[in-house]
Amino acid sequence: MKKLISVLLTLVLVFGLVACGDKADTKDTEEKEKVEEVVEEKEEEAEDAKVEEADDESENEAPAEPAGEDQIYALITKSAGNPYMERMAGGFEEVVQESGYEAIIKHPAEITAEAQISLINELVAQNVSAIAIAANDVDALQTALQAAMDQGIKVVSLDSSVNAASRNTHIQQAGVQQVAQSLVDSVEDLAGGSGDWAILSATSTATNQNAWIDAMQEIMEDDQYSDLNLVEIAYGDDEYQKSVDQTLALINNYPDLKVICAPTTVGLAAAAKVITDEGLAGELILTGLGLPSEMAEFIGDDAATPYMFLWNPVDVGRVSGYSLIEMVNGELTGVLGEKFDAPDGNTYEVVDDGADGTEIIVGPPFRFDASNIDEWKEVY
Ligand code: RAM
Repeated sequence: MKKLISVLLTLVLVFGLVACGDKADTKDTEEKEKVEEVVEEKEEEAEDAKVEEADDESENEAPAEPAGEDQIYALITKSAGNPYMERMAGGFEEVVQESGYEAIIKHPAEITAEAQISLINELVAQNVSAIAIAANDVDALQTALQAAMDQGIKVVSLDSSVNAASRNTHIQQAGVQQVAQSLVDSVEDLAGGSGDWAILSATSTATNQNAWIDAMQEIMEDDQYSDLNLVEIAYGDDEYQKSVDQTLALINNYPDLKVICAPTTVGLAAAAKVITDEGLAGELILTGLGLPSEMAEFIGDDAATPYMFLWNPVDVGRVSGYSLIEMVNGELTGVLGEKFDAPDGNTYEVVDDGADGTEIIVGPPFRFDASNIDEWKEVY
C-alpha cells in the first residue's frame, strides 16, 4: 500500500509540474517529452504495485490448513531472557509434548503489546490450534486475539491477563487478593509498622503487576497501615539493568526508605544485588515475588531479603497446557463452574475472576526464607 501511495503522490507531483509549466508558458518540447517519459514510467510502476498488492491480499485471504489431528499449541511470553517466563514456557511445552502434540514458544522482540500482536498474527496465519499468552497489556491485544478465536483457535492468557473478551479463560497463578495481602503484610512487618516504602514493578501496562499493586493500595487504606507511606512506584520493565538503575534512584531519592517491595522476579533479583553491593542489607529491606534459584544467595535474616513469595511458574505453564488441550478436544470452554481432572492428579475449576470473566487458579502463593530456600532453589 505504501508503495502505491508513493507512486500516486509522484504522479500528482509530475502533473503538478506540467500544470505549473503551462502557466509559466515554458512550452519547451524537450522538457515536455521528459515529463511524458516520467509519467509513463510512473504509470508502469503503479500497475506493478497494484499487482503486488493484489498478490499480498490473496496471500492473506488464503485459508490456512485446519488444525485437524496435528494440533499445535503456542505460547507467547512477555519477553525474552526472563528466567520466570522460561520456566513457565518449559511447563507448557512439557505437557503439550507429553500429550503427543506440537508446542511452539514465542518470545516477543520487545516487552510491548505491539510485539505480541505481530506474533499473534503470525500464529493465526499458521492456524495453530491454541494460543496461551502472558499479556503485556490488558486491552491492546483484543483485535488480534478475537481474530484468532473467530478462526476457532482456543485462547487463554496466563500470568498476566487480557480482558475477558479476548480469551476463553485466564490461568491465574494465585489469587490476586491473596498475593497482595501477603505482600502488604510483609511490608508492614519488615518496616516495623511505619515509614517510607516503595514499589519496584515491571512495565506500567502489565496486567498482573497492576492488579497486585491496585489490590495492595486498597488493602493499605485500612487504618492498620496508616503509618506506612508509599513514596513511589518505579518501573524497571523487567529489564535487569533498568531495574538496577531504578533501585539506585530510589535509594538516592528517598534517604529514609525502609522497604522496597518488588512484585517481579526480575526486579527483585536486581534490587537484591544493588542492596547487597551497596552494603545496605539490614538497613533497606527487600521483599516481593522472587524466583528461588535466582534469590537463594540474597535470602536470609542478615541478607537483602529476609523472605519473599512465589508459586511454581512451571505449574502455571502446565495448567495452561492442560486447559488448552481440554478446549481443543472439546472438553472445556472456559465457562464458570466447569471442572476437569488433569494428568497431574488435580481437579481444576473455572471460577469467577472478580471482573467480568473467568479464571482457573493454579494454587496459593508460597513463602520462601532461610529455612527452605536451599531446597527450592533446585526446583525453580
Ligand atoms: C516477573 C514477571 C511475571 C511475574 C513474575 C512474578 O517475572 O513480571 O509476569 O509473574 O515476575
